[in-house]
Amino acid sequence: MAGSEDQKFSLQEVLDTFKLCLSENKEVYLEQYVAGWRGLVKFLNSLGSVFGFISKDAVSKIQILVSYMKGENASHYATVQSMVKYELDNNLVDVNKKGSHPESGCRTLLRLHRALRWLELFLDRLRTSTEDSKTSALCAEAYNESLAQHHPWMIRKAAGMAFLVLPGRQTFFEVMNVGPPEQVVAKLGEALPLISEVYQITEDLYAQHNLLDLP
Ligand code: 1Q0
Repeated sequence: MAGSEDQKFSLQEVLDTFKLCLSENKEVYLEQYVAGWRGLVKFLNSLGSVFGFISKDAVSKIQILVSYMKGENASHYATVQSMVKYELDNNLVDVNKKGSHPESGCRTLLRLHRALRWLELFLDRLRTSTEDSKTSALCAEAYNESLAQHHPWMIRKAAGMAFLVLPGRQTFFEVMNVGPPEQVVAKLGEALPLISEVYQITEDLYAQHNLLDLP
């Protein structure tokens, strides 16, 4: 059950923030990226406390990024591109193993970036699903293809158990607050290319700088 109005999830709102993520020259604005995740966390929270361990981790990563965005070097944390450049130029990233910068912006964002791939796969499965599709199966497939590869056994196990209590497709679509199922499917079709583009730009940037395996 959604709480007060400002806690209510709307797919449109998340869609809007991902739309605003990209600058004219295709840089990814951190503020909008983080806002997109905040919207998704709202959704996750509305699903119940079983998902608390996931939302807690997402919130703590969001908070780390926000503290950089509001900190004394805020100007370097306007876009993912400027953050990567600033942190690498100033040796602020633990590249091979954890050291003096265990919570760099780069490694923190990488965790959300990997989760964005899960989201892309999951939403695409939802979009093309049929009335009798099981959200838990769609979610698990998307997870196994993406995030799971970066998670240890314990977390994979806990995630797998949480997926089992996901609400059914119809409830899922209702919580998105978009309207009837056809409209949800259309909205997902609109959202996916945007999410994919943000994902791909970040992926290319990280690959170019050898940052895809940051500890
Ligand atoms: C709808 C069901 C949501 C299922 C979310 C799938 C992701 C499962 C991830 C399990 C993460 C467990 C917590 C701990 C993980 C960390 O160890 C890990 C690595 O960080 P670190 O510091 O230990 O190296 N953290 C992560 O991998 C980040 C995980 C962030 C997950 C954020 C998920 C936010 C979910 C939003 C719900 C979206 C619903 C989509 C439908 C809405 C339509 C727009």
